[in-house]
This record gives sequence, structure tokens and C-alpha cells, in this order.
Amino acid sequence: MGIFSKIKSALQKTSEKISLSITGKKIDENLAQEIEDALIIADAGVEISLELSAKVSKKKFSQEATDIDVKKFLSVEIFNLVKPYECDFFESCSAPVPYVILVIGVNGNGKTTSVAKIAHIFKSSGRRPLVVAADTFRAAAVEQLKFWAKKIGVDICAGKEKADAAGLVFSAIEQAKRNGNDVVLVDTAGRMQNRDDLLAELEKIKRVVRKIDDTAPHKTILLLDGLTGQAAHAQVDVFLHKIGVDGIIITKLDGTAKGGALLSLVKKYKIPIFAVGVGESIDDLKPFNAQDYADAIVGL
Ligand SMILES: Nc1nc2c(ncn2[C@@H]2O[C@H](COP(=O)(O)OP(=O)(O)OP(=O)(O)O)[C@@H](O)[C@H]2O)c(=O)[nH]1
Ligand SMILES: [Mg+2]
Repeated sequence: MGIFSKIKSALQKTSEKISLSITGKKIDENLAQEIEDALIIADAGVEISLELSAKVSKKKFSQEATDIDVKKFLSVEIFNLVKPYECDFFESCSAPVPYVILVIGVNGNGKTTSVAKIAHIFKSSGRRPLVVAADTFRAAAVEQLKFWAKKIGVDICAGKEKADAAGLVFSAIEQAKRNGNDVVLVDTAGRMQNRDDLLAELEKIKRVVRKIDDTAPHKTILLLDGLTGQAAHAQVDVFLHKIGVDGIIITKLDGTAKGGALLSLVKKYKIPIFAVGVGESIDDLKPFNAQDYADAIVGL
């Protein structure tokens, strides 16, 4: 299955209502209202939903225009909103070496799985990733990453349970230098954004990493669970301001009807989308493609 159809099928729950609000409908004043309601239900946020429906309402469609023309119009508007936040994440992670990537976020949003998926993509393009099990709170977390590392055939650095996460990351980077790993992917423990003690641990990891390379970590990725919808804003607020975030990955787009939240996230935080999670298997992380997203969300 190609990238396009995968994102399209993942977004089906989100696009269903938006698509239905247009399919087979007459182009009249009710249409804009229906589109607005559907966008709000998809968690696109009130501001964007109003903005987009106003554009549909103002647009002078020709007499011959069909529902497909409305979808195409809306898709172009959505594309324009998200296009600036599409980026070549995987290509951008090439220098310096080793390239250190820190993966952070609240509990259960797909960090460990995404670290494995990212490592798999790097490995497939001929890189030599080292994954670091810096979630030292839970033995199960280390086992989970070990399982993936073995399955995809990448190196792993794991410490003892309850080991100091910052110290582990420090030795992992040294190990990467010794063994020729060109990219280091650090999986961290899940932490709620209101736990200052746990956020302090992330700051410590960053401080310690800078002792080896003062430009590291080269990317800090905030993982967001697509099921959270607009509520993810609270997480972005804290992680962005307290830790610093270079880009986001939104996981579980396949399980959510709230895929419109991505629109309000980029509009508010103007932050790049490094990738999206579209399923549970190792291949289910895809670079974010603005055109595919825009077409998929209106059901084109
Ligand atoms: N459907 C779907 N499931 C996903 C996706 N990404 C992750 N998951 C699932 O979400 C669950 C949690 O994923 P983890 O990777 O363990 O999440 P985590 O952030 O590491 O969790 P903690 O370490 O407990 O904070 C697992 O069952 C994953 O298979 C996705 O894109 N789609
Ligand atoms: Mg984890």
C-alpha cells in the first residue's frame, strides 16, 4: 500500500463526516454551515472551522460546480494552511554525526513505537541508528525497545532499571561514537506535562548531552496522540516552553476522528510536523505530506 492510500485510509474516521457534509449536497448557504459543523466535530478548532466555512460561503462557485469542486476548493485551502509545516525530517537528520534525536511526550502516546519506526526508516536508507532505552523507570519499557531493536536489527543501549537517564544517554552517545552509529534515537519515559520533577529530568538529559556536543540534541520531537485531539494544545504549551521542541509527530491518526486537530496545532504553534503515525506496524510512520492530508481530510 502506497504512502498516499495509507494516510488516506488512516484519516477515514476523520474525513467521513467532512466528506459527508459535502457529498451530494447542493451548493447553497446551508453547505457552509454543514462544513463548519463537520470541521468542528473533527477537532479543527472553532477559529479554523469558521475561517474555512466563510471561504466556502464567499466563493462564487459556477452554476455547473459539483460537490467535487467544493471538496477541491476546501482541499486547496487546507493545503495552504498545512504546507508550511511539511518538512524533510529524515533527510534533515544527517549532520552532525552522531545526530542526536530526543523523543518526548506524555504517557502512552507512541514514543517507544515511534522510535522503532524512525530507526527502521533510517536503517532502510543505509544509516546506522542506535536506539537508547532512556525510559529507565519501567523494566517493561526497556524490554519493549529491546524487542523492536532486535526485530528491525538496530543497535540498542539500555541501562539498569532505575539508572540515571541522563547518564545513560551520555554513555549512549559515547558508544555511538565508538561504534560508528550515525544517528542516536533517545526514547524517554512518558511524563505528564504537569509533573515538574519529571520535566526537570528531561532538562537534565539535555544539559548532559550538551557536554558532549553543545549543538545536541539536534532534534527534540514531541509525540502527540491523535486521539487527544485539541486537548494536545496543553501538552505543546508546556513542552515547547519548558523543554523546547523542534517538531511534532502525531500518532494514531488511524484510530481517531479528531484528525482535524493537526490544523489548529500548526496554526497556533507554527511547528513542523516531522511525521504521522498511521498504524501499529513498523512501517506505519509516514513523512507528513500536506497534499495527501488535505485531499484525505475532505475525502478526495
Ligand atoms: N493505531 C495506532 N497505534 C499506535 C500508533 N503509535 C503507537 N501506537 C500504539 O500505542 C500504544 C502505546 O505506544 P508506546 O510506543 O508504548 O507509547 P509510549 O509513548 O512509549 O508509552 P509510555 O512509554 O508508557 O509513555 C502501543 O500499543 C502502540 O502500538 C499509531 O500510529 N497507530
Ligand atoms: Mg515508551
